[in-house]
Amino acid sequence: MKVGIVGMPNAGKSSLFNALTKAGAEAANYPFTTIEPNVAVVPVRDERLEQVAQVVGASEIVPDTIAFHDIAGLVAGAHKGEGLGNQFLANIRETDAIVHVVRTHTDANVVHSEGSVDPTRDIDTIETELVYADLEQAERRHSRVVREARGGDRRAIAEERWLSEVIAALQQGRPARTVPVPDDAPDVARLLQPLTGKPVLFVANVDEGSDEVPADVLAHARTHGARAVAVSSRLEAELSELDDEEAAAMRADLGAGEPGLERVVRGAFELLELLAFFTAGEGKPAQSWHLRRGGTAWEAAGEIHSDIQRGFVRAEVIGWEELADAGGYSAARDRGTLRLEGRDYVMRDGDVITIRFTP
Ligand SMILES: Nc1nc2c(ncn2[C@@H]2O[C@H](COP(=O)(O)OP(=O)(O)OP(=O)(O)O)[C@@H](O)[C@H]2O)c(=O)[nH]1
Ligand SMILES: [Mg+2]
Repeated sequence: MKVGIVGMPNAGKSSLFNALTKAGAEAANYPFTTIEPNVAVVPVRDERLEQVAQVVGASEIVPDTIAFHDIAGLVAGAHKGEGLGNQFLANIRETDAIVHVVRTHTDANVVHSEGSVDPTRDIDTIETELVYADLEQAERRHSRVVREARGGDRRAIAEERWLSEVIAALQQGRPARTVPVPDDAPDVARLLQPLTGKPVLFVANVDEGSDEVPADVLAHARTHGARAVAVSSRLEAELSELDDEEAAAMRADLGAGEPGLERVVRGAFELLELLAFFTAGEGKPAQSWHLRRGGTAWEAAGEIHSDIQRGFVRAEVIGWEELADAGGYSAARDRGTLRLEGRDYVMRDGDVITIRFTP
């Protein structure tokens, strides 16, 4: 899963990114990889996975990850070439979701490019720039598809119609996600990858010691079908320099609750409506994976490996709690809590699955 971080210059994007990077680097057993300097791969910690690993005697724990992409800040007029941000938007077209960092902290030592702290104005600015960036992209694709559509290609005709609607919506300042994807051309959104088609998590970069998303940001998120969490980017970046114990003590001193980064990671997962499932075996790695809610065992197999999906025969499934209760697979089998399921089985959050497949 990939997430792109957007926001105004100085909003606190890189501070958040640095905090995420360090958190990723320090997580036990996770080989931190820097793909690019501006991509942080962050493990998704899950206590259930740790318990599963213990009962089955797994060799190691391999948590699923999220990749965060940090790009330069966007300013008003970015689509006309103002600032640096626009050229980097292409880097986040392939992400699954957007984290929109908005400054709400009032530290006078941090310069604001607009001269004052005004979260809703800043959100509008960024959303406008994303709309313009999509408009440019949609128009470019439209001029290509229109030719194929004239040739009578049915798929192109459906895409052309959809693109026209998307362009009209964007011209009115509405996000691409407000235009439904046609049944006869389900892949149009994947071809365009509109930024305004992605789910959004607002991260309010709050004053240190505050834990609440300011009311105006929360209201904006609610009316736009988005989520919002509060984080102090700078505090998190500073805490990430300390070891776990020191950081926890500091956090308690400051009255800061749950680590802001966990809020961001969980917020991103809730945004995408994913469920977690696990694979684990004795002497083998215990791994966590994610799948959209309502996904089947066959789709779960596809998350693990395309070969496993192709050769899918059946799945042995058990809820993580039942497995922990039984104390292992063979006891669970004796109890009858380990079930055999077919490819259409609808996965549940916390399922532990072993897929039998023909190579
Ligand atoms: N007081 C305070 N300062 C912060 C906070 N987050 C970031 N800053 C400061 O704001 C400045 C800019 O932070 P960055 O994280 O670099 O901002 P950015 O969004 O990456 O900026 P660009 O890359 O220029 O778009 C730095 O001096 C940070 O220390 C915060 O939560 N509180
Ligand atoms: Mg930055």
